[in-house]
Amino acid sequence: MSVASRLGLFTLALVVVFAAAYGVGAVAGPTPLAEQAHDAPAAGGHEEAPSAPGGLAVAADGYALDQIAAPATAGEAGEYAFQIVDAQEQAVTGFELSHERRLHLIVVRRDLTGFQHLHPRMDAEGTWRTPMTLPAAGAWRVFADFRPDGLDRQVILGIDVQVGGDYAPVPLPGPAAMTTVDDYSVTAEGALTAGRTSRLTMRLAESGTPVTNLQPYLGAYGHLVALRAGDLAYLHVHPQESDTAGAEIAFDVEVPAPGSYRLFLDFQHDGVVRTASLTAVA
Ligand SMILES: [Cu+2]
Repeated sequence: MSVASRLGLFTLALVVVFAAAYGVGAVAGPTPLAEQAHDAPAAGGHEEAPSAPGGLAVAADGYALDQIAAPATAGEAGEYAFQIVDAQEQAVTGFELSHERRLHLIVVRRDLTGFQHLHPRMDAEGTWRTPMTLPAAGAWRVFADFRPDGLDRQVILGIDVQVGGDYAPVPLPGPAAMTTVDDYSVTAEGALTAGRTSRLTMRLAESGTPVTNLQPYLGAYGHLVALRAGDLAYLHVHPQESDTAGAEIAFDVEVPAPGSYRLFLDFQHDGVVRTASLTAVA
């Protein structure tokens, strides 16, 4: 739903609530009227709930992802090229730095396998390009995560890329507090709670020995992407400053609703960036 139509519905809901409150007040006196009119927006979660997830639309907030080229053959080295265009269909060229980059490109197959985190380069005309290989057939989701100059928030647009061939979807792994990548184990502490911001703390060990010298990656000790299973909604995640530098990574994750979420953690150790993934349920 667009912001405009969402606001429209919200206004409509308020009108209905005020009308209903007036009717009640006429019978029961002024107190219920005031309470109902005041409580209605909060009961709908308008003020306390996290902001809506991004990535569900190819156009949002006055910007659109205009895809120019995408890999079409599984396993073949290709290129992904696109522009971010404004409401006048002009390519946007001014972007703010966010996590040390002007644009983050996240790629994952719709069964939440094959995660990639890429940083395309933009030319003077506003065309972004990056080498890309999609290793297997299926529908892949590409997310562009960016902040145009002058905007006070990130915009996340999503688009599908179809790769032909035999598609063998992988079932979502069950929820787990621990996962591994190469010789590393990653343990997540904290629970996702629907309707609010949840703190998650990740601790790493290499071959059983706790890692205490993580290296900064994209301006933090880790970069977390959280996608909702079912629709691949892209959640807002904020890395937290850590008191124990390089030993753990904490994030605040805005969880809009109950469901299963796939978490992808990029971290850097000994000069290598790795991605660990696990499923969490809110
Ligand atoms: Cu990035």
